[in-house]
Amino acid sequence: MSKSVIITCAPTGGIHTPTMSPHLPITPEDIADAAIEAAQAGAAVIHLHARNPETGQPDPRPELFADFMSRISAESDAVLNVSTGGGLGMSREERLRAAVATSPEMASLNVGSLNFGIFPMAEKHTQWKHDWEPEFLEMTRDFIFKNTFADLEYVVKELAHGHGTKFEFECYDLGHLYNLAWLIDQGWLEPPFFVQMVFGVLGGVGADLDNLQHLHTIAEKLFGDSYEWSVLAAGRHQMSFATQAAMLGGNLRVGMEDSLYIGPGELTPSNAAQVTKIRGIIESLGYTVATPDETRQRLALKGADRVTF
Ligand code: KMH
Ligand code: ZN
Repeated sequence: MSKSVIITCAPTGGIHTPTMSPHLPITPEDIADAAIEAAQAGAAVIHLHARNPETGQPDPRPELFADFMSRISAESDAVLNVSTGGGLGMSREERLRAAVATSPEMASLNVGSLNFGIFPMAEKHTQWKHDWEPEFLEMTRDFIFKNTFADLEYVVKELAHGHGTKFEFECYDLGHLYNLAWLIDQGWLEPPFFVQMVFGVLGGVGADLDNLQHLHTIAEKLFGDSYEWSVLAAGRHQMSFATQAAMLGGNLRVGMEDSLYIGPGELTPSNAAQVTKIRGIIESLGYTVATPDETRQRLALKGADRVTF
């Protein structure tokens, strides 16, 4: 029997802006509702970012995270995963504040620096809800998403050693798998390692199935039995790459952080709609969906009783 599939849902992120979709969760209440519905639809892990409730800008304030995290955990047993990617342009300290304050079961860790170009998204719009949106997108034409070896060491020591938090290792290119192998070689991390392969970011590896096959092959060689892997693809490749990951024995991530659409040209009305869609696809192919508790066991998480929000 094949393993069940861990569905992660990333309900809002720090990439898309309010003008792009009226359904993008913004306030702590919106984010909590979106996460709870996604968990009810079958997401075992919720990957979280916060936004300024008035402007929708990515916001590092721990009190915003604590607000929606306590609401979500009151209504669901999903694993909560706090982003340390934050919003493009935040400092390393800002990016870590929420995870340090909430001591979550999981946090993201971006395992390499890269160009992270979201400026092409500005071409679709001429009118904006907020002035910051076009400036933020355009800024990424000359932006490096910095995740140096020193940054990786800092995050691992703060969160893994300080809080027992396990990581969603975000790998945007082949070299990032080797950066992770280096990190593991330092002896700072305990298996199993949860590798999130990211396709289709401008600056990272493209959404081509040959790339997925190759990254998977190399990850198998580097991490063998000591890892679980998952796939997310940005934009229109989201569902096809998620399906392919399940078919190759992996896990998957959906959510409005990665795509605002549910089908060609059709904005998704919610995060739960994306979870429901991918769940239907993979169940119809004969796979089952992992519960939060199965996920905790497979990823050796510390447990929802050892968090501080
Ligand atoms: N927006 C994704 C491509 C993070 O939060 O650490 C990357 C991401 C980064 O999820
Ligand atoms: Zn994220």
